[in-house]
Amino acid sequence: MRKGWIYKLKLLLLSTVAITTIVQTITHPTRHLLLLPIAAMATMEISCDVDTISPSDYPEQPPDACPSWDTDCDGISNATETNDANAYLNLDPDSPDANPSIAHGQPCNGSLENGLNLMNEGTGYWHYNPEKIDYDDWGVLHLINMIEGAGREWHDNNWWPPRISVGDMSLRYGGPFPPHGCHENGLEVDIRYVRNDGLEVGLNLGTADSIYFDVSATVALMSYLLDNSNSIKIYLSSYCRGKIIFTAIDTVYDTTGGHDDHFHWRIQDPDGTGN
Ligand SMILES: [Ca+2]
Ligand SMILES: [Ca+2]
Ligand SMILES: [Ca+2]
Ligand SMILES: [Ca+2]
Ligand SMILES: [Zn+2]
Repeated sequence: MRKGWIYKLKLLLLSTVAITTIVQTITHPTRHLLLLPIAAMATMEISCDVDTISPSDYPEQPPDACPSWDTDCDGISNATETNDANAYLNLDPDSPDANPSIAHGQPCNGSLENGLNLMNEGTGYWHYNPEKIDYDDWGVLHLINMIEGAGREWHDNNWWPPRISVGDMSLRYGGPFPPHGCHENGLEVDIRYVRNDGLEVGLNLGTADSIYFDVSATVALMSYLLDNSNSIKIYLSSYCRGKIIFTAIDTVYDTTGGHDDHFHWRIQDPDGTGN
């Protein structure tokens, strides 16, 4: 019995060494010549050797390992990392950064810490408030990523023109943002309904201009927003009742006219609601 147990243990060690060697050979081609003879001796020292590999030994990332829009794979786009408005965060597009943004409090009573600014225009979208450049377009990383991700899908699926028209998000530090009741902690964005004439101008569903409303394009846009986020609530014009129906997120069909020229989109607080 005891012999069998030792045999199994040896076998286990040898297997571990063999697997380690194979992994090393693949990930560290310059080291495999050194590791092969050590592997033949089958001692426990191998695992110590593996544990002490320093980060400087890591191979360079293959050029196609990261998406072209996030070349360091840290989940923050190159556009966001190089946006001048975000310089205060010292993000480096060539090395991984942690998500700095925190949503405090609630959307209608909260604040935004280390908010990220949306690039004024990017693939598939633009920020349509020229008088509010880098003033009203701050949010948590998840909100920025949702807009950029939806923009890429919008572009890649040839829905443009028009581009996605992005309006108010939050102020730099969040907090009250009149005339909005909410938009306080970087979790919300206003977006125009899509027009069917390709024009990048406003569209008010409470007027005769509603003939320019492209329902299917607007639904596609919303599906891309959903694809790229954890979203929880949307405010729509009551004109959309029966035309746009969500099954997964809380929907408000606003009868006051307050959402006739844009819809209001809210994501889940990515860092939790207890802070
Ligand atoms: Ca990045
Ligand atoms: Ca980075
Ligand atoms: Ca939070
Ligand atoms: Ca901006
Ligand atoms: Zn809003």
